Amino acid sequence: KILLTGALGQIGSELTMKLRDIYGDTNVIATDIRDNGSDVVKSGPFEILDVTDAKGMFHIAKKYDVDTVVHLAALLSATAEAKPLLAWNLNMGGLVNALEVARELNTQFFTPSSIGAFGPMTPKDLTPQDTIQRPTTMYGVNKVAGELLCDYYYHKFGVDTRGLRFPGLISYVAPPGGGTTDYAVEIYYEALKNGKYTSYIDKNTYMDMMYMPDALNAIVDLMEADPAALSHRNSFNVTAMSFEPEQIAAEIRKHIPNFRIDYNVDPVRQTIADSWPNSIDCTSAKEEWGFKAEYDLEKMTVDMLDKLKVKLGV
Ligand code: VAH
Repeated sequence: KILLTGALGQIGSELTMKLRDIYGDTNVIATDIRDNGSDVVKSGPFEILDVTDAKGMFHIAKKYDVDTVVHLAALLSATAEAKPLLAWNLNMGGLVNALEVARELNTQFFTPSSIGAFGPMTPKDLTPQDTIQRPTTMYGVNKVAGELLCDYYYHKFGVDTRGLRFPGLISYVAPPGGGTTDYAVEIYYEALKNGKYTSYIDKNTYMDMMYMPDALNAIVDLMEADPAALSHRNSFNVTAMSFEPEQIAAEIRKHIPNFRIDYNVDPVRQTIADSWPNSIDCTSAKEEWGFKAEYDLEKMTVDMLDKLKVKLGV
């Protein structure tokens, strides 16, 4: 039985449904701060949970006798930069509460890290698995501290913690909230609705990205991997592609020939993006648990446009 926090978020809204397909609807307990009446709420057990409520989280985990905790509830990079103290309290408070539940109930544990865990001093091209991590954003501070805390719970208490440093995730179900890479999701919606997109990230800004189906498979593959094969735990570099706005625009133009992109750079999110790698190296993930991504920019664009045409009714 799996407990998810942040089950209504960008990852959670799809991961919950995938895990219910694999392990059975009643074995996946979705929680979030509110009830939005979606499939996640309707297709299996759902509970309202504020992850800063340690007792509330323990009560739910105990009630359902969970053996796995998947902790997704967090503020993303741009929101965290706008509200750093709230981000610290929610991102770190929620994480330590979830780790304590995992320790007390002896569950397996997953939480995502991010390419945001790297900073300006980190090698920018093919960023290694093990390298300097001095991020300059509150989100990055949260992610590095989170990685170290998860490794601590593994070494100190034997909690089976595992994590992935995700790139920007692109999906058509629930849009990301408050991220820096969100432009790469918004651009598909705008291309279909208005035939143009004004990007808040400047041209030539390369960032790692991944299509959500690959991200969900990576989580399941990592959690089912043989622990004896893991020499890393928190957290593995994973990515599928690295591109800059002009490249995704060109790919969209293969399907919407008149699509235009222009720029109105947001200095806050541009500064965040400039502090992150251009591309990261995933050798450890490939070697230790067989990570592979199926979608590149071309294949993702075909699927995103097909699915959004249906969703938007255009
Ligand atoms: C963000 N989508 O933009 C998240 C993610 C690597 C990007 O951490 O904050």
